[in-house]
Amino acid sequence: MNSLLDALPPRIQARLDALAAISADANAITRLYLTPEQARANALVMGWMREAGMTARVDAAGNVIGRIEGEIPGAPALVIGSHLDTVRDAGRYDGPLGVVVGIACVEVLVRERARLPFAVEVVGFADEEGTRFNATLIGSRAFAGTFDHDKLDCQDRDGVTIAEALRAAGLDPARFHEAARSPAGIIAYLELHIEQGPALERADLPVGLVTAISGATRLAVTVEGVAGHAGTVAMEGRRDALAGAAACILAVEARCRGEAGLVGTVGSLDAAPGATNVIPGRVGFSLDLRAPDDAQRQAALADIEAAWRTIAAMRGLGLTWRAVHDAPSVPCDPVLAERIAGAIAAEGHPVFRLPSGAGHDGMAVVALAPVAMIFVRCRGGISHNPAEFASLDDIEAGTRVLLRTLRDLAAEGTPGE
Ligand code: HGY
Ligand code: MN
Ligand code: MN
Repeated sequence: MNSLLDALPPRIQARLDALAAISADANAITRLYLTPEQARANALVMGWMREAGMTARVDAAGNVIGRIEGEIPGAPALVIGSHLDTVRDAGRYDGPLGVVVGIACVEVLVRERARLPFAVEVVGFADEEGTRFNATLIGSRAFAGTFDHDKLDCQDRDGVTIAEALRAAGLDPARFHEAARSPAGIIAYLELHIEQGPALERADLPVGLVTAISGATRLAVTVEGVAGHAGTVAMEGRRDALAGAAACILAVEARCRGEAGLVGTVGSLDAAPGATNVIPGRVGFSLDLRAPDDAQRQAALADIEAAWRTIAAMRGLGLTWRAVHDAPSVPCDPVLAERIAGAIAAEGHPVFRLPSGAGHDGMAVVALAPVAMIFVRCRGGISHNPAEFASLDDIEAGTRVLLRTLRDLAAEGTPGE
């Protein structure tokens, strides 16, 4: 069996590279929800799932799901996986690593005819990033049955709604709810993911055990000023929406700096009318605010909003915002975490526990079942960037930890029973 395990890392890398080549942009990795690229990625992944001995399907929300039965057909499933969508100009590991490694682990279990008291499913969630429709965790929320169907009207940059995109992808928005799984059918969810931060590299460790997934608030903010001629309107009395937005953005940075674990980011901004010689009359920008502790995040949000109101009043601007995402921090299940800790130690590594500053599908799947995560070191902690990199040795270490965890859970019977 070792020969199969030894062959896994290069096959995993080849599959990550094959997925990275499926992109809307010839010079970058960009694979968004319900796009032709996503359909091609799903088809490729389903082929790998079937090669590994799984049945494979795409659910009503566009998630790709592979399954092997345990000794009792139809038994509840232990779910492993991650997401197949990406941010724009992404790295090749964020998301796909967890899906490809999950398939590899199932292939080993099938080859060794492991006796499984539960089914095992590998899921490639269709939208974790929220890049296209600014509504994150769509795939895993559909899977968990917690997606707000009113959000099917969310539009992308071109005004296409999720419902329209579902139809264009051959899916029926009226059946979107059919993606929802029953808690009775899911035992637990395990996700392997790159850390997307520097902690494991600083500790010089290949793998880590996630303690919790940080909560996050995302806002869509609109600043209303008065457009005007750049050459004739005096500086005094201008109602410059972009200058006002800049003051708001610096207020976010000032509030979040210096407080451990608290991070605030303005990642996108649109200024209208967007002409050099016109004072911007209207600006839209995003806020992404996170902290390991929900009270900490809420306190920061309240302070930021108070600062924005003061800025708007001083500058005579209109300022409105709406929450497009608000998710509490999710603790990883202690029982599952201890199983992973045992696997990490058995594989010869110190057990390094750390929170996840990044969001993950487990924040949605926790509505169905306990969740736990394994982190793999990534170079420089870089992610959401084409320079994202995880070494084959570290990928192998993570794969062996996940496989050992699955074997240990199988050996002890259905977790939590
Ligand atoms: O934004 C996040 O934390 C994740 O990468 N979607
Ligand atoms: Mn990401
Ligand atoms: Mn991710």
